[in-house]
Amino acid sequence: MKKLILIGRSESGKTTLMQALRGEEIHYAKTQYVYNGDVLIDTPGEYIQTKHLGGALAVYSYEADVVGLLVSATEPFSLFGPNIVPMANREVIGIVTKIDSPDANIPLADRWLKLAGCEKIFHVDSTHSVGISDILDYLHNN
Ligand SMILES: Nc1nc2c(ncn2[C@@H]2O[C@H](COP(=O)(O)OP(=O)(O)O)[C@@H](O)[C@H]2O)c(=O)[nH]1
Ligand SMILES: [Mg+2]
Repeated sequence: MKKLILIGRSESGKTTLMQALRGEEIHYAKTQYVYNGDVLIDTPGEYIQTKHLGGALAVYSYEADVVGLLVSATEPFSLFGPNIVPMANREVIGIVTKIDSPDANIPLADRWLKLAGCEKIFHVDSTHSVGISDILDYLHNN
Protein backbone atom coordinates (compact mmCIF):
# COMPACT_ATOMS: atom_id res chain seq x y z
CA MET A 1 0.00 0.00 0.00
CA LYS A 2 1.26 3.45 -0.88
CA LYS A 3 1.97 5.96 1.87
CA LEU A 4 0.02 9.23 1.79
CA ILE A 5 0.96 12.60 3.30
CA LEU A 6 -1.95 14.94 4.11
CA ILE A 7 -1.33 18.65 3.52
CA GLY A 8 -3.84 21.45 3.91
CA ARG A 9 -4.98 24.38 6.03
CA SER A 10 -5.86 24.01 9.71
CA GLU A 11 -9.42 22.68 9.98
CA SER A 12 -9.39 21.38 6.40
CA GLY A 13 -10.05 17.89 7.77
CA LYS A 14 -6.66 16.16 7.61
CA THR A 15 -6.80 14.42 10.98
CA THR A 16 -10.44 13.41 10.58
CA LEU A 17 -9.62 11.95 7.16
CA MET A 18 -6.71 10.04 8.68
CA GLN A 19 -9.03 8.60 11.34
CA ALA A 20 -11.57 7.62 8.65
CA LEU A 21 -8.90 6.00 6.45
CA ARG A 22 -7.70 4.00 9.46
CA GLY A 23 -11.25 2.96 10.36
CA GLU A 24 -11.01 4.68 13.72
CA GLU A 25 -13.75 6.38 15.67
CA ILE A 26 -13.84 10.05 14.66
CA HIS A 27 -12.81 12.40 17.48
CA TYR A 28 -11.36 15.89 17.32
CA ALA A 29 -7.65 16.06 18.09
CA LYS A 30 -5.56 19.16 17.42
CA THR A 31 -2.44 18.20 15.48
CA GLN A 32 0.53 19.63 17.36
CA TYR A 33 3.34 17.97 15.40
CA VAL A 34 3.92 15.91 12.27
CA TYR A 35 2.61 12.37 12.75
CA ASN A 36 4.61 9.94 10.60
CA GLY A 37 2.82 6.57 10.58
CA ASP A 38 3.21 3.44 8.47
CA VAL A 39 0.74 4.45 5.77
CA LEU A 40 -0.21 8.03 6.61
CA ILE A 41 1.58 11.25 7.49
CA ASP A 42 -0.62 13.88 9.18
CA THR A 43 0.73 17.42 9.32
CA PRO A 44 -0.33 20.50 11.30
CA GLY A 45 -2.08 23.10 9.13
CA GLU A 46 0.37 25.71 10.42
CA TYR A 47 3.08 24.11 8.28
CA ILE A 48 1.38 25.05 5.01
CA GLN A 49 0.19 28.36 6.46
CA THR A 50 3.63 29.52 7.61
CA LYS A 51 6.43 30.17 5.15
CA HIS A 52 9.33 29.12 7.37
CA LEU A 53 7.62 25.82 8.26
CA GLY A 54 6.64 25.00 4.68
CA GLY A 55 10.03 23.48 3.86
CA ALA A 56 9.39 20.73 6.40
CA LEU A 57 6.43 19.57 4.30
CA ALA A 58 8.71 19.13 1.30
CA VAL A 59 11.11 17.05 3.43
CA TYR A 60 8.30 14.91 4.90
CA SER A 61 6.79 14.39 1.44
CA TYR A 62 9.93 12.41 0.57
CA GLU A 63 8.78 9.87 3.20
CA ALA A 64 5.52 9.36 1.28
CA ASP A 65 4.62 7.88 -2.09
CA VAL A 66 1.62 10.15 -2.66
CA VAL A 67 1.06 13.78 -1.67
CA GLY A 68 -2.56 14.63 -0.81
CA LEU A 69 -3.53 18.30 -1.06
CA LEU A 70 -6.68 18.90 0.97
CA VAL A 71 -9.18 21.65 0.35
CA SER A 72 -12.33 21.81 2.43
CA ALA A 73 -15.42 22.45 0.33
CA THR A 74 -16.23 25.20 2.84
CA GLU A 75 -12.93 27.13 2.48
CA PRO A 76 -13.24 30.72 1.29
CA PHE A 77 -9.82 30.63 -0.41
CA SER A 78 -7.11 28.19 -1.34
CA LEU A 79 -3.49 28.19 -0.20
CA PHE A 80 -2.40 26.14 -3.21
CA GLY A 81 -1.14 28.36 -6.02
CA PRO A 82 -1.48 27.61 -9.72
CA ASN A 83 0.76 24.89 -11.16
CA ILE A 84 2.50 23.81 -7.97
CA VAL A 85 2.01 20.08 -8.64
CA PRO A 86 4.77 19.72 -11.28
CA MET A 87 7.30 20.84 -8.62
CA ALA A 88 6.66 17.69 -6.58
CA ASN A 89 8.62 14.55 -7.34
CA ARG A 90 5.77 12.42 -6.03
CA GLU A 91 2.26 11.67 -7.29
CA VAL A 92 -0.04 14.45 -6.12
CA ILE A 93 -3.77 13.95 -5.60
CA GLY A 94 -6.42 16.48 -4.62
CA ILE A 95 -8.88 15.72 -1.83
CA VAL A 96 -12.00 17.82 -1.30
CA THR A 97 -13.31 17.37 2.26
CA LYS A 98 -16.58 18.30 4.01
CA ILE A 99 -18.66 17.64 0.90
CA ASP A 100 -21.61 17.04 3.27
CA SER A 101 -21.53 20.58 4.66
CA PRO A 102 -24.52 22.82 3.85
CA ASP A 103 -21.96 25.52 2.88
CA ALA A 104 -20.01 23.22 0.56
CA ASN A 105 -18.96 24.61 -2.80
CA ILE A 106 -17.48 21.49 -4.36
CA PRO A 107 -16.99 22.87 -7.92
CA LEU A 108 -14.95 25.79 -6.49
CA ALA A 109 -12.70 23.45 -4.48
CA ASP A 110 -12.31 21.27 -7.61
CA ARG A 111 -11.27 24.30 -9.66
CA TRP A 112 -8.61 25.32 -7.13
CA LEU A 113 -7.14 21.82 -7.06
CA LYS A 114 -7.22 21.50 -10.86
CA LEU A 115 -5.55 24.90 -11.16
CA ALA A 116 -2.85 23.69 -8.76
CA GLY A 117 -2.30 20.81 -11.20
CA CYS A 118 -4.12 17.87 -9.59
CA GLU A 119 -5.41 15.48 -12.22
CA LYS A 120 -6.99 13.05 -9.77
CA ILE A 121 -9.40 14.54 -7.23
CA PHE A 122 -11.28 12.66 -4.51
CA HIS A 123 -14.37 13.87 -2.65
CA VAL A 124 -14.93 12.89 0.96
CA ASP A 125 -17.19 13.30 3.94
CA SER A 126 -14.87 11.82 6.54
CA THR A 127 -17.46 12.04 9.31
CA HIS A 128 -19.74 9.58 7.48
CA SER A 129 -16.98 7.61 5.68
CA VAL A 130 -18.15 8.77 2.25
CA GLY A 131 -15.47 8.48 -0.45
CA ILE A 132 -12.97 6.88 1.92
CA SER A 133 -12.87 3.54 0.10
CA ASP A 134 -11.99 5.33 -3.17
CA ILE A 135 -8.81 6.71 -1.58
CA LEU A 136 -7.97 3.34 0.03
CA ASP A 137 -8.46 1.58 -3.35
CA TYR A 138 -6.21 4.14 -4.99
CA LEU A 139 -3.46 3.62 -2.39
CA HIS A 140 -3.77 -0.16 -2.71
CA ASN A 141 -3.92 -0.43 -6.49
CA ASN A 142 -1.82 2.33 -8.01
N1 LIG B 1 -19.01 17.85 8.13
C1 LIG B 1 -17.73 17.48 8.06
N2 LIG B 1 -16.88 17.91 9.03
C2 LIG B 1 -15.60 17.53 8.93
C3 LIG B 1 -15.13 16.70 7.89
N3 LIG B 1 -13.79 16.51 8.05
C4 LIG B 1 -13.47 17.20 9.18
N4 LIG B 1 -14.54 17.81 9.71
C5 LIG B 1 -14.57 18.66 10.93
O1 LIG B 1 -13.71 19.78 10.74
C6 LIG B 1 -13.01 20.09 11.94
C7 LIG B 1 -11.51 20.10 11.69
O2 LIG B 1 -11.12 18.79 11.34
P1 LIG B 1 -9.62 18.27 11.52
O3 LIG B 1 -9.58 16.90 10.92
O4 LIG B 1 -9.16 18.40 12.92
O5 LIG B 1 -8.81 19.31 10.59
P2 LIG B 1 -7.22 19.48 10.45
O6 LIG B 1 -6.85 20.71 11.20
O7 LIG B 1 -6.99 19.66 8.97
O8 LIG B 1 -6.58 18.23 10.97
C8 LIG B 1 -13.45 19.05 12.98
O9 LIG B 1 -14.45 19.63 13.78
C9 LIG B 1 -14.01 17.92 12.13
O10 LIG B 1 -15.03 17.20 12.80
C10 LIG B 1 -16.05 16.25 6.88
O11 LIG B 1 -15.73 15.55 5.91
N5 LIG B 1 -17.36 16.68 7.05
MG1 LIG C 1 -5.06 17.95 12.32
